[in-house]
Amino acid sequence: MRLDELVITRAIVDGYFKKLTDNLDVDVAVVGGGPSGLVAAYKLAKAGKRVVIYERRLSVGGGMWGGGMLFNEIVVQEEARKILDELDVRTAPYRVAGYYTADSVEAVSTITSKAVKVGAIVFNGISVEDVVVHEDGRIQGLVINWTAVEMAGLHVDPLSIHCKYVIDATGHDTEVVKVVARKMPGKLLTPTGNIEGEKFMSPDRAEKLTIENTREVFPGLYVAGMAANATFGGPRMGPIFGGMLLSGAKVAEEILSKL
Ligand code: 48F
Repeated sequence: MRLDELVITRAIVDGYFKKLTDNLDVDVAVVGGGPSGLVAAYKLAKAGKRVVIYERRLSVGGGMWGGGMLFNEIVVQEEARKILDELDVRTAPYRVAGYYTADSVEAVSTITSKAVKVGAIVFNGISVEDVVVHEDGRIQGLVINWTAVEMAGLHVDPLSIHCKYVIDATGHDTEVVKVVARKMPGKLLTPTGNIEGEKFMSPDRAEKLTIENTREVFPGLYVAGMAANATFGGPRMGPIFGGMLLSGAKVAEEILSKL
């Protein structure tokens, strides 16, 4: 078989644009493919919902690849281990009861594979830079652009997509919420109406609060993972990932109850 470069090009372009046009109007758009966003996408897609993840970088996985300080093991607590079991990520009990470890590369790759296999669509190399809000004051979609355009600082207009719900799973930077807070000051469903800001590291409190803070922060916009704590003023937790997984599961459950 003689390989034809034009057929290769057409295959890529046709495949990509089919994926793009088939997913311009979805149930849920997840911003950020870190652990919380991946678990949320998996649960929602598994329940039959149309889900896309927009991930700024080339690779999904966010802060999970590097475990703690580049030691590529993650730690999870008992409650979260069940999610890793469900996703076929192997865990090992640590010698202190209730703590488990897993290989972070296995965790990211397996969770990603599961999410994609149940139907979540990942668009990598795309950054979310704004939200679509119509007269009813509810988020209706996202404004997206190539990360390469963002990095090059080029003056190129973005495109828009529609969705019923957005999940801000952008981690410490809580980027989608930041846009809403800037354009509609005082309108967030937080105690001050604005972003409360992340507090000092405290794993025990942070892990519990991550779950509590996983909720709707503006009509149509939910926060999950570290973005939940950054938005609602919870502490950071450092390299324990159970809260991220549980937060992803919770946000999926909450949105499913509304869809
Ligand atoms: O930071 P990240 O892993 O978020 P997470 O799910 O997990 C946090 C933990 O990794 C760790 C922690 C707990 O142990 O504190 O930090 O809350 O993943 C966030 C992803 O969002 C992408 C970013 O590249 C990363 O992969 N991201 C951030 N902003 C945007 C974005 C944006 N505007 N558009 C698209 N993707």
